[in-house]
Amino acid sequence: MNAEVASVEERKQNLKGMGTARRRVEDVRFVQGKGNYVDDIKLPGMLFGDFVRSPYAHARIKSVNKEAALAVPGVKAVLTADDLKPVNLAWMPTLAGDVQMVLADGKVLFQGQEVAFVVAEDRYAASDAAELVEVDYEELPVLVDPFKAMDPGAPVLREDLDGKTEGAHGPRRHHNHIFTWEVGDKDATDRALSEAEVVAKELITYQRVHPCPLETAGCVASMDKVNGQLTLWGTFQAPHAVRTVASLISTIPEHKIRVISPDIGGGFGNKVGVYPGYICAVVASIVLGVPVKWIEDRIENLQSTAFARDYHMTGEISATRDGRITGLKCHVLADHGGFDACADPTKFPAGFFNICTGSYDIPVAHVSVDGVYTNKAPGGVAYRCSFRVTEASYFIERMIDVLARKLEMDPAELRMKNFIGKEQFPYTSALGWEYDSGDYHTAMEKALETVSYKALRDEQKANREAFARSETRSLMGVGIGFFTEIVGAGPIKNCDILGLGMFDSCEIRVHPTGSAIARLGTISQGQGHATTFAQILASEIGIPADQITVEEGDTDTAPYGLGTYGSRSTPVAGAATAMAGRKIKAKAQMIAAYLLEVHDDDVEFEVDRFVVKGAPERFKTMAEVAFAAYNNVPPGMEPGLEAVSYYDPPNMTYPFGAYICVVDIDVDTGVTDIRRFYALDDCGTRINPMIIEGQVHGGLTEALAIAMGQEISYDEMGNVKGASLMDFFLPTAVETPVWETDFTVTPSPHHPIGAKGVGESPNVGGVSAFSNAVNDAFAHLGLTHTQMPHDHWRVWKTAERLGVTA
Ligand code: PCD
Repeated sequence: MNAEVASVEERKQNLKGMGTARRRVEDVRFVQGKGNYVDDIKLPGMLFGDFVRSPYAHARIKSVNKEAALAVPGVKAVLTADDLKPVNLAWMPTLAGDVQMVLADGKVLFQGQEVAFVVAEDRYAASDAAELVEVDYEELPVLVDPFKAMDPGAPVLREDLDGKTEGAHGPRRHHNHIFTWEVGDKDATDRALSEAEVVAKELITYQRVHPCPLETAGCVASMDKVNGQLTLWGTFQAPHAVRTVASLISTIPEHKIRVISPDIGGGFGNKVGVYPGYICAVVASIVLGVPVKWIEDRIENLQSTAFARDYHMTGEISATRDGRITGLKCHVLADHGGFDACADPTKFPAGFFNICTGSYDIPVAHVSVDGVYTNKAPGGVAYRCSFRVTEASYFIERMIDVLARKLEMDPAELRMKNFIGKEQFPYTSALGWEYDSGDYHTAMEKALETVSYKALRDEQKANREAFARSETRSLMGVGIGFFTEIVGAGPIKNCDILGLGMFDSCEIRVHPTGSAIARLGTISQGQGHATTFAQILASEIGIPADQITVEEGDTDTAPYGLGTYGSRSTPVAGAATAMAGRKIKAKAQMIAAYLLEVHDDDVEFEVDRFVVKGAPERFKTMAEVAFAAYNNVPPGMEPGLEAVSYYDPPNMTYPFGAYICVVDIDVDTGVTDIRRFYALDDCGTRINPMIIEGQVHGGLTEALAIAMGQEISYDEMGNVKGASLMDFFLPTAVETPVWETDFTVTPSPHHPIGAKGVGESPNVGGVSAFSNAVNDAFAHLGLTHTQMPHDHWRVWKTAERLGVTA
């Protein structure tokens, strides 16, 4: 059937636009081994770099002897801080306004810190030679406990900051203090707490974890000295920002730098920051005049590239006896490691942690965050979370459960009672955010009904009675995680990174035969942008998604954008895509009207064509208009059909969801069986339901990992424990339960197509649902809170402490 006689419905289907479970176009190459990752890039004469890393967490470096390493066949250079100093690159700026050593300058501050960079003909020679670099260390006292960081006698970590009482985010009170960040009304909150009928208090720790993308971080730097052109391929989540930073610190003009993010095997925040490996590869390529590749191994990735969380949150929440929340207070001790390299928008040193009033109408609140230095790896990235939102969500969702226990109230009922009402949106929270839209009661009711919540609680009651009679050794727990995310950074007025406003962009070119290419400032790392952004355009401009190429990640061709993290692509670049599409449509409408010999206002858009109002048989398809754009445009109009949009969103978007987890815990082994996990997500208008489901599955699996096992911990010497996949929990299909997904749709009122982000939501909501379920299993025995991760050993220890083990 040809397009001329197809029905509106058939033509719509043909577009595979928004709302269609369109198959992922990128998978054709991924499943056939045709992906092109950084390590697939092989250039003539390319060398390989590898690091010498510190075995000590805190030590002075007395000398470095390169001789034996340089004698290894194939070794071309060994770089140390002294080699980087003449080009002013021994230290680099961090995203958080601090500075970080590229290669150890005088001392090391964490185990695994980069000390020297060995460049050789292949990675084996580089690795052999790295072992032969002799470094003379003098051990210094180690600081691993953030609670001791600001003790008067605590070791001085950052000698470079000696005497500095001002940091990037205000005054510093101690030599290991980075900043204090405060928000909210302290006096009113203290008053609410002191006057309250009930107050619950708890120290909630979100342990240090690490994103674990299948592909580790890496790059290939290639300096063409003849043309003065640097090309840098890398696993970058923000290629344009990398180009700007590279230009600023290398003084190579920005137009002479081309940054390319090829296929990326997962980002999860791990690939947002700038790492010493990138700088060393670039310097080595400039010095040696040939391309240099650097690729981390797994242990290096887990040990030294950016960590996440490590938040120690002391909360107080107050309520009336019948369960109306009256105030919330939180102090966070944030362990930032040896350098403050957090990846947050400039004005938010603790990210969007002040979303911690969650989904509840809390009249007053106050948050203060103290960042401190310790002898641990730097970082502070948003591991599947929009800038500390996971921490905030975990905090409030645990606090609500702790309060429910104290009130002897059902946690679902307490939530229902305090949710922000649908009619209160746009809602301004006590900590200053304006939530765009939400319908929490409906989502929660749907969730409770679907899992038969009441029946679950009855069953739990029976289980507890049976347990007391020693008829079972298993305890049942039900955990609720109701979250509100804040994604889509963000309005330029609030959000910038290193002064770069956080807009995003899309540029579209429609070709004469009616197909198109769209280029964006974001970069997919597995999310499926090539599939979904084409769907947005298909619906906007009436060209089938299959005829639209989506390209990202090459700074020479893509319009400037701030990249993909913080679930910002849909809220920001997705909006830019729709807006650019609308510019195309506006021009196309004028061309169509001209071809149809009617006034512009007398045609209307219908799926894939412009139709004369009141004369449905008279129309021009988008394909016809595209052709005309190149040979027959109205007099005075420029030919061609292209548009670009740089979109500065008026607000962020606030996706939300209701998650319920049911667990059965064997108290004698600590083994926790996830019996059921139900996840209802509301991300506004849904572009691709299948991709959304995949995103939710992936995010929940990462939430399971974090809640039930992941931790990067340190012994008192500062040795990293568990930085290999022998210990670091990466769930496989074996450990992963069946995920039940569901949704409601509450569009964003300010986003051109009403869409909110979704990629991070399942991690944000999932962690608290698991943790609440484990805590709930022991609630009747008097437990209010136990720290994550809830691995078998810790769960068993909890059971033992409560006196119920065999
Ligand atoms: N969507 C749809 N609809 C809606 C929304 C959304 O459809 N409404 C879809 C889109 O289009 C895409 C996805 O979904 O495709 C996602 O989105 P979003 O949410 O917007 O986001 P993005 O921006 O794109 O991305 C980001 C995210 C993040 S952030 C993370 S972590 C993760 C997630 O994403 N990562 C990853 N997911 C994923 N997946 C994969 N596969 N891989 C990866 O790596 Mo960060 O901050 O970085 O931490």
